[in-house]
Amino acid sequence: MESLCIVRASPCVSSSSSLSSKTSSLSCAPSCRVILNPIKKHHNLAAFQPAFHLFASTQSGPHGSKRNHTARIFLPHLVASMEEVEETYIMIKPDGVQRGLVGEIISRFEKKGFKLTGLKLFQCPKELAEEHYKDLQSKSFFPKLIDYITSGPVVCMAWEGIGVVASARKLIGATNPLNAEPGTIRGDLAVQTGRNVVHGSDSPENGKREIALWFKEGELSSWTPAQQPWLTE
Ligand code: IDP
Ligand code: MG
Repeated sequence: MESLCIVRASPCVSSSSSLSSKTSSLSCAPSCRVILNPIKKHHNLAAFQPAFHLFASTQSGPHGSKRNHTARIFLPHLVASMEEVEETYIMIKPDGVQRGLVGEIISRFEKKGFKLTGLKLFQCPKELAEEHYKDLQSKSFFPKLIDYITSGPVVCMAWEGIGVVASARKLIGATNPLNAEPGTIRGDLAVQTGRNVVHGSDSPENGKREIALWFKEGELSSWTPAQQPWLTE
């Protein structure tokens, strides 16, 4: 009997040949067999594969014999994984740079497992600071905020990952460092709202907007970290 198995890859993987071979198979039960189209060595990296990886072909016969036809099956959970990959703009503010916290702050995002796609030390011009914080233009602290952000170099970063926008905000902590939980960057490393060491985008849309604002074409890298198979299934 022919049956269909839509699986998340890891629990029931058995491969009739090595991952680097042309075809890898997933078997869940004797009567149920899914053949994944091979892409590259790490075929389970759903979020980073070309679209045709979202389909599996079934093949089954009485004794595992192959039939001439293969059915193409859509794997919706792989689409969900792709949709969750976001980008966020993280910036170490001038106080973070002056206080020697650059390595400490970068390492928190690295250790969490996000992917760094852009990084530079940069002296921010006033116009850019005003554009970045344009939503706060009417606030009384706006002029002081612009002076603060332009008072010395900042470290501009683009990070990518599943749910990275909200997760980065959690890692950063509340705007007022005295309200930020211990364990967060602001909770551990800062005491005042006006010197809260780091910025993080507040929505996926703003993540894209801010990355486009702070980085020029050619300054971002698209790459696949070697640790990816150990971070996402
Ligand atoms: P966020 O950085 O946590 O997203 P926002 O409300 O977007 O917080 O404010 C942007 C930045 O403006 C803050 O990180 C902080 O540097 C500054 N800021 C916000 N509120 C105040 C304030 O009441 N006094 C001084 N600076 C402020
Ligand atoms: Mg904000």
